[in-house]
Amino acid sequence: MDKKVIFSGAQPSGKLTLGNYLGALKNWEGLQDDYDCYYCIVDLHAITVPQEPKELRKNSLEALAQYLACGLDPQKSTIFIQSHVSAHIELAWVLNSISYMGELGRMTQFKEKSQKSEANLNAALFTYPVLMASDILLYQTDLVPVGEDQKQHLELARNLAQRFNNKYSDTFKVPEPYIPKVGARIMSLQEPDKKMSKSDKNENGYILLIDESDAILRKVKRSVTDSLGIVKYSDEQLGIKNLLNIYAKMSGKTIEEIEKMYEGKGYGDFKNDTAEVIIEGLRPIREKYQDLLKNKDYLEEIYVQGAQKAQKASLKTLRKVYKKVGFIPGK
Ligand code: AQP
Repeated sequence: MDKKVIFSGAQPSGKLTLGNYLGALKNWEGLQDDYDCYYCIVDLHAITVPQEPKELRKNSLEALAQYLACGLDPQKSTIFIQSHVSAHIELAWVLNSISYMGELGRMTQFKEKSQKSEANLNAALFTYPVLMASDILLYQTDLVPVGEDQKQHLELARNLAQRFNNKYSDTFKVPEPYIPKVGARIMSLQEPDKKMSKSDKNENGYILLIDESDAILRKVKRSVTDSLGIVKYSDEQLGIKNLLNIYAKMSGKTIEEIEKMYEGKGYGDFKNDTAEVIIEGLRPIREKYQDLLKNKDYLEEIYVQGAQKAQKASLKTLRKVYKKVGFIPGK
């Protein structure tokens, strides 16, 4: 029987964070044997907020090296850069024609990001969820690993798939959310009520996948906690709760085990040890990443091959779509 298809991606809008790792990449790795996985570096999405071209190029290649360093395997999965597969944009255009202004205006992420900066109120930010729907529907995706923040966008992808199928006849698979067994929403180290984000202006808010040990230790030590002095998993102590989540995910220990270990101790030991499990957990990834970056030819080979595979699969869907909407097939 054919394996089910999974699609997911991360934006090269900065450097990947521990949040991206624990919320996405770490789970993606484990899915590769059981599913037909498409893992994309979504650079087209990244330009919905202003990017420095040189930085974007660098971040995209580095994201690829980090995908590989985290265990994504080009022999098992299709790993590619979104702008290399033009069908993403072509299908997005068709999907735009069946998307309503009203439904796009209701997207929470659009509301949040457009409010952040009026200067950034561009049309791409508005239609971004349609491009995301195109990413997913092009590969006849069965399952999309999504965090809470992306559920609304997946719902739109499902609606658009159904709308198109009803209007023109069955074409798209209607994707389902894939909820990982152990979910993780990693919060900012400086503002633990906000998610850890790679585009945070304050670099003490996030830990990068490729941060050196001393940077990790410094950031964890400086992380915002409280004055209660008890290592407890509680909504009254968001900073400590976040560190406990990170510690547990990185070490494999349960929250209860960790709470017990620090009974009667202050935050100093707890923070040092949390930093230590992060440092040790990320060390092999950073080392592999540094090795991979030395071999740009290899990275190029991976993204070229990935794009070829993705191109082939995506064109199958796009051709069907073009035919159904009434475009004359070209030669
Ligand atoms: N803090 C987080 N905790 C858990 N999961 C997270 N993800 C991102 N941050 C966290 C998950 O990582 C995947 C890729 O996300 P993305 O890079 O496409 O976009 P994002 O969610 O908008 O990530 P950032 O870091 O916040 O980017 P910017 O700052 O550019 O907006 C997704 O599966 C996401 O859920």
